Amino acid sequence: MTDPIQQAVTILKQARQITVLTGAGVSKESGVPTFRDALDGLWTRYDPQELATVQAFQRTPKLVWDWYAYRRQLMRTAEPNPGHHALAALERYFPEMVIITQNVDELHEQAGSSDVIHLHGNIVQSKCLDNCRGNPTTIDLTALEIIETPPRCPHCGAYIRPDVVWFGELLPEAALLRAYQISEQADVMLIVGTSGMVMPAAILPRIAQNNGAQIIEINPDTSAITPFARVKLEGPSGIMLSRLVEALHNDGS
Ligand code: BV8
Repeated sequence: MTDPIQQAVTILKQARQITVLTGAGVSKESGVPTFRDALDGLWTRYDPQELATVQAFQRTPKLVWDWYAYRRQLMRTAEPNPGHHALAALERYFPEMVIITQNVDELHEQAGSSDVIHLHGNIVQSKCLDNCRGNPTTIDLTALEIIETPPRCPHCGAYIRPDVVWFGELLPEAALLRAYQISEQADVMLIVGTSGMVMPAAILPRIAQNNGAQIIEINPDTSAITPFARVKLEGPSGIMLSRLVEALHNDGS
């Protein structure tokens, strides 16, 4: 039985264009809990899928704001892990490579990846709940004197919210369109650290495969992607991605 890393290297060596799709698992070794991990203590009793909605924010604005403030705090101290660095290094072999991420952190960019599409927004940014000056009306929190949480939009007085895509909300159109396009064009899709459950991101691997791409999955567990992965590298992405890039290097690619 050929070593799956070697199988993946053989596929990558023949690849013209690879597209990478990442989920919360790629940030786990940076200390950022995955979306379905129960955040510690205070937050274990809440279902993230319930909290990440406009309805939850309108019903309990302070609770939702505090949940994001807590997650922002976790992300503020997080550093890119070897998996992020390995993906950045992969660009040496595939200069056209694009990372499509479901993650709301900036760890791919911090590791040096140069072309990252954020499908679900960015937790570090904030915007007016009513987008009173256009979509999105981003707000620089550091320029505000915050006297209440959630803070109020300085233009219209509506609540300020995190600039992320909540369940039930549309994904940013340009990002999603580009993600569809490059998924169609890829001849290999490397899928790292996602349960493959959240739509429409979870459609991208199908689009890639329907257009002839081979799927390589990196995940310590099984996911909705596993059944149609050509190669499965079973383990944490920090280790498996580093091994994959090292094997590609040693193969003289
Ligand atoms: C929309 C931002 C139009 C907020 C997020 C079609 C069918 C069914 C349902 C729907 C559908 N279309 C739309 C829906 C509804 C919904 C949906 O998909 N529901 C699912 C859950 C059934 N989708 C939407 O609402 C989307 N909007 O489609 O608009 C519409 C609207 C209404 C109705 C119809 C159409 C908006 C989705 C975006 C939601 N926002 N994030 C925030 O972060 O607070 S998504 C959120 O969940 C995260 O960002 C993350 O991306 C996602 C969770 O997915 P993963 O990243 O995969 O994370 P997860 O924890 O699940 O898995 C982690 C994986 O890592 C695991 O596999 C684990 O094994 C692995 N792992 C663990 N350790 C490691 C590791 N891997 C590698 N290394 C390790 N060390």
